Amino acid sequence: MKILVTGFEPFGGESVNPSWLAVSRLPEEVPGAQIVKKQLPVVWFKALDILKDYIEAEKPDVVMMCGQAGGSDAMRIERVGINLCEASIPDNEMVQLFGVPIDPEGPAAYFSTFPYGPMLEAAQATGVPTRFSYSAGAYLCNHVLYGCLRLAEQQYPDLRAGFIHVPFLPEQVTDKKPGTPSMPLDGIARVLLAFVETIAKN
Ligand code: PCA
Repeated sequence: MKILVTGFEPFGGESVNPSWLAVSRLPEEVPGAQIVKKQLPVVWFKALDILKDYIEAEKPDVVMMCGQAGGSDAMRIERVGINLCEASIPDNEMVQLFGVPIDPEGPAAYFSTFPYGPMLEAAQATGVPTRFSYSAGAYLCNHVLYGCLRLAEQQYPDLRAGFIHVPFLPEQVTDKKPGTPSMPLDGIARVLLAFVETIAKN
């Protein structure tokens, strides 16, 4: 099995993106699966085009996309991607979108096709707070999730895909509102490893 794992570049004034830092810590393989790690830009449509190129080149069996969800207090297994580009901040090329469909011909939403039950169990066994989430927002993380699930439906019927949102790192919240939640990189990386191990077994 081959698992393509992606993280995003920093955005929104941050100097790091914990999703990419944690993804880059994953090993090259786990029992039963080879891991291919790639970084995506926080740029509308470009991120999805680049992801599509990686899928075409690597022919993965599973795509596990990861991104930062600032303010979240837990690792989040996203269950749904929606056909919408809408955000209160611009992307890294200063483009701001509102009410734009990802694919005007596509359905309103897709469910993730991950083995989410075993993944949640494996994550909770690590002791790191992890839960399901029913909205990945409408920014770039949702964009690649929806876009990848749409691509799978149209061109790669056996491809399974889903999205993981990770909290800020402790060093990212020192300049933020007191009480803003964060999670050490070790914890984030431990859960991502548990996820790929679980995907490889399911
Ligand atoms: N998080 C953003 C986009 C890139 C990232 O890491 C999001 O939640 O959409």
